[in-house]
Amino acid sequence: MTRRPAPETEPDRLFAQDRYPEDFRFNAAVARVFPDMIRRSVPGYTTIVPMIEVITERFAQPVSNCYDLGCSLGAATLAMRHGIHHDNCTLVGVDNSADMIERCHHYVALDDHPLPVSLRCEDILDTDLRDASVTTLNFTLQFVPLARRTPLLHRIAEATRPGGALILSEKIRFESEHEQQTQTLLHHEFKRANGYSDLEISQKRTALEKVLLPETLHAHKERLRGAGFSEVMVWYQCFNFVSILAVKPS
Ligand code: GEK
Repeated sequence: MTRRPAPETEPDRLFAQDRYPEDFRFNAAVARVFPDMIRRSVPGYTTIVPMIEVITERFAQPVSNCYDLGCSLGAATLAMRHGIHHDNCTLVGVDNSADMIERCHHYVALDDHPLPVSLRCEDILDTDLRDASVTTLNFTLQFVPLARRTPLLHRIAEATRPGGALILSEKIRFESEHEQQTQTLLHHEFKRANGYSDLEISQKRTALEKVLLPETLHAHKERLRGAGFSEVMVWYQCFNFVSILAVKPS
């Protein structure tokens, strides 16, 4: 497994100002602070990204395509790049935020691995997917409108070769109200321990309310099975954040 230093980044103070004005968007201000924001906000992110390299190494097939859908600045894309040991694979990162893709080009160029990376500034709902061996949705599906999620996962499954895999990381919600409260509280403690104030935590929560829609683990697993993935397993969980490995039958 390759150890790569986290990118240098501005600290995230976006929600420190009183009255953050709007719903959350992946604009230039967010792209500028993104590595710091996601590392301090998503429990397990710094473990999940290097494990995406390990999982990719296991499932990448020769002469196939590997996709990172919702690639942001390319952290998971680069993890996949280092996990692919076939020089005839194609690696594609897709994000519909031009601000993210512009910076992603920069981080890809700084990385020393020889496998070419093709970046598309496109909606993952429309992007062409075919002949895939590994696809990653690392905290992206949660931003896709609920009604569009099932068709997208069916399209990914159809584009996946036998024995290929999807890595799906998501913020989840819990069926039990009590567990939902406890896990949310622990997530907020994690953010506090990472230097976010109560104001920052509550303003970001409000800004995300209409754009990040978590579902239960059960709903994710059922949807993945319904789409055609036979083996569906949680390989990582920290509080209300999980990563699932879904494998297509060989
Ligand atoms: C990482 N995977 O660092 N089409 C394309 N991109 C989209 C869409 C869509 N419909 N919806 C959202 N995005 C990354 C982190 S961040 C997760 C992913 C987070 C993009 C959006 O522009 C953003 O860059 C990314 O999905 C979600 O491993 O911020 O919690």
